[in-house]
Amino acid sequence: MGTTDAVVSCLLSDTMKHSKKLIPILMVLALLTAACAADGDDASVSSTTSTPTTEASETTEPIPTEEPVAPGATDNVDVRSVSITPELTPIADLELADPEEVHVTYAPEVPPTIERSDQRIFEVSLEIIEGICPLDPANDVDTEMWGYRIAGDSEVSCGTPAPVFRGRVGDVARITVTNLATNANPHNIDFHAVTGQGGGAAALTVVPGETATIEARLLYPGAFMYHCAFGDVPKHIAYGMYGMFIVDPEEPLPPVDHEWSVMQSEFYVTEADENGLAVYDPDTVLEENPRYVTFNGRTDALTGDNTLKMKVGERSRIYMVNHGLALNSNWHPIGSQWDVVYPEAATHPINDVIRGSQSTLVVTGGATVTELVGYVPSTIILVDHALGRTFYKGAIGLVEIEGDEVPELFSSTDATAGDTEEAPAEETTTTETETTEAPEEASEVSIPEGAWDPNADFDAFSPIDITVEVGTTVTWTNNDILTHTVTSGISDGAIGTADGIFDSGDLASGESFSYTFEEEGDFDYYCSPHPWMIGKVTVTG
Ligand SMILES: [Cu+2]
Repeated sequence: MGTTDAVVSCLLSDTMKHSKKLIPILMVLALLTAACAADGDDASVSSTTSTPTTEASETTEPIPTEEPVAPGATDNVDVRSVSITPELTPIADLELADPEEVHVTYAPEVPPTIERSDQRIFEVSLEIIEGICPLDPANDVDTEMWGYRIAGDSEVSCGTPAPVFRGRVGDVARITVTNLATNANPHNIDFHAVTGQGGGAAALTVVPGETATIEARLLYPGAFMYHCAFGDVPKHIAYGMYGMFIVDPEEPLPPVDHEWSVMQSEFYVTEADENGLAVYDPDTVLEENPRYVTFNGRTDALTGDNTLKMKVGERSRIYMVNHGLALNSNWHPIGSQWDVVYPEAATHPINDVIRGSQSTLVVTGGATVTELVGYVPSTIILVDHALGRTFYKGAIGLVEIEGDEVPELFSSTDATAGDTEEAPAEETTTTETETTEAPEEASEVSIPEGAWDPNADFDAFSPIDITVEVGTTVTWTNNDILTHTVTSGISDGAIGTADGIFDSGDLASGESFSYTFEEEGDFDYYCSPHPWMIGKVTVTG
């Protein structure tokens, strides 16, 4: 190995094979050669138990040497100079965590808060899996994904996103990774929560059929990314090799009604072929132009049946990691605010939180913790407010808040076209249970579930074009989860221009709107909040 190879091996993984394009960047890292040389050669790809991080120091004396800061005791303390790592119990004195304690789940679930007050050793085992997985189910698009599952969980065939870990600061995590023999590639894991060579990547590098283990002390609370850091690292992350590690502070965060995990990431793939398979496209990695941006690894992970649910009056906490590769996230709840933000997911109590934020920045390789209060019944839309990523690339999540209306906070009246006169007699907004005057003549148009999705491959009004005779009453029913309108006029797909002939106003899920056509002609219409939803009624004599 050359000098730069040795440095990279030391920094990330002793078996990584990098591309020549990386070399100029890595020259900078050569400065670190000396620091790495001391311990860079003894990592092994065979089954390995790494050196616990505390043994890297010359002593097993607890660190830090400075007085730890008690939660809330930060007045008159220079926060820039005190240690915020916990006083560590020596490993020899640590007990194993109770086997009932849960340390790993799948997103959007998170393991329960670690409530105990002592440090423990806990164990988590993962398996690496490779295979074809759904990416954009609404359009029948699949791609090859690599990822991780809880060891032995053979029902899970797609490992993106990887499981959500949870421990308590000061704990020792004993993490075992097995690369299934049926896989084709070497892999490993770099845990951002781990203090040690490459976040554990060197020691955890495994070729198919191998298993390796590390023990690592959790020094800082927060929510941390973990990801494969083998070889062409961007490629392994882009294939879906990422997960989240929540480390609870010594004093747990205040209890909430729900905790969820959301992971933003990018898929750099070609357009799907005729079989619906999109394949990795490294050119778009260099251009930083992903075809898909997703929450939890696919376009529908937090919509439809996967919509998150809470009630009016409840509080939810979302641990959010942005895995990138390239795009910083502008994390925003449409229809609400972040009541609490723990910036950068740095949940140590010495840090200040932000209260009442509309959007918070989440850098790639970083995270945040945000809290949402259920004030009024509504569907909150979780987005990256660089909204092209939501509307055209898949980054969307829904939080349905159920409960009674709270008019002190929000109320509305139906929109009327043109001026404030009452709606024409033949125009009525009804609930689904009511029927129209002349059902034998009525034509039915459905707004199907998922109609809000500009990428959906079905018509947002179904049927999209109808022909009826003069005098026919047409009824539109909203079967989608979001509110839509039936607004007459022309839309170019981005901007609609109402002509005032008919307008349903807001049609909540389950509501219907009817209009009787008394004149011949072509009547275009669209949905006002979603102007890519376009339909047409042709009325004949
Ligand atoms: Cu990998």
